[in-house]
Amino acid sequence: MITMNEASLIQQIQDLKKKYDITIVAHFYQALGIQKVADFIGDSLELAKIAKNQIKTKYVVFAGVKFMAETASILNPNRTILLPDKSAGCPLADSLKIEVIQQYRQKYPKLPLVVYINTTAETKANADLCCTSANAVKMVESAAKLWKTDTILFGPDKNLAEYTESQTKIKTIKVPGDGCCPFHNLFTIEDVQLARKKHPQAILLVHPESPSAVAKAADFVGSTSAMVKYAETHREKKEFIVGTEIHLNDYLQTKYPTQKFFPLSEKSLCEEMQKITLEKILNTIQSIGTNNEKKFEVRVPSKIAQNSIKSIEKMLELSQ
Ligand code: CIZ
Repeated sequence: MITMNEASLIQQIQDLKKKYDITIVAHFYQALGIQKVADFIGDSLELAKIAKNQIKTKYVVFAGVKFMAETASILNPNRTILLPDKSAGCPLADSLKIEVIQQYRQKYPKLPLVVYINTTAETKANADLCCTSANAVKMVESAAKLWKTDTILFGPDKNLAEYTESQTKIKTIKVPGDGCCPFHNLFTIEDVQLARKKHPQAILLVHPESPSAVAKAADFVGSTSAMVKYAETHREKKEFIVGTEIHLNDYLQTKYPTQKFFPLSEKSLCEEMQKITLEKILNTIQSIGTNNEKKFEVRVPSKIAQNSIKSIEKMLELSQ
């Protein structure tokens, strides 16, 4: 539901968009009002690729969290990426420290390190290969093949690592060992039982950042973009329980109004994503060309950008 205040902000943003050389991109986990002003909505990789290949404007207002804006900036050094709240971070990304990577590298010098896209640019600069939840299985297999090994280093999400193990014959050494997304990790088997009882006909879609017991109980495990694709290609299925951040449900419900989408649990709310608001987007646009613009700009130091682009480009090349 859009409130009157939100409707007025949406109108103001739409009016301003015509005057500025900007594109607004929003992650699937953004609130419905933000989805309404976005020119593109997607997962972090889709948005970074869109920013690289489809956007022609000088400015990109990124409604998401910092690592996503960093990835967009690394892939698009000629565009100005603006993040409406630079404190919007990712506890999972922040959990993997460079000193920890160095310790594992010393202990396992021959093993490749695959890192999740939910990492800082500096972490990506110290990795061999990057992956998203949409291509993690493929990237783990590619790393094992390229490095001729049946064991790899994987960080920081232990649940995603376990999911790739369940789909491949490759063992993962988890770096740092206990990394997880705080809200996906909250899902429990009790949530599954309760949701199944409430919606016995529904298909259960679960994100691979969820605990492995929950993933095992699902009908389908996949990234946000894979869940959207699943709903698109299973139009005959009328009800879905969605095990990821609750705002993906808004996107799905708007796009597929004849199907019904229920959250696996109301507690799966990413507070960092929700730091981005319509007011902050409006402020960001109004800052363009003023002294305040720099307050919103995300630019990765060139040395880190040069090193991190290798693991990102390698992923793009291998995921084609
Ligand atoms: O890569 C992304 O956008 C994240 C964080 C999750 C997903 O499944 O899309």
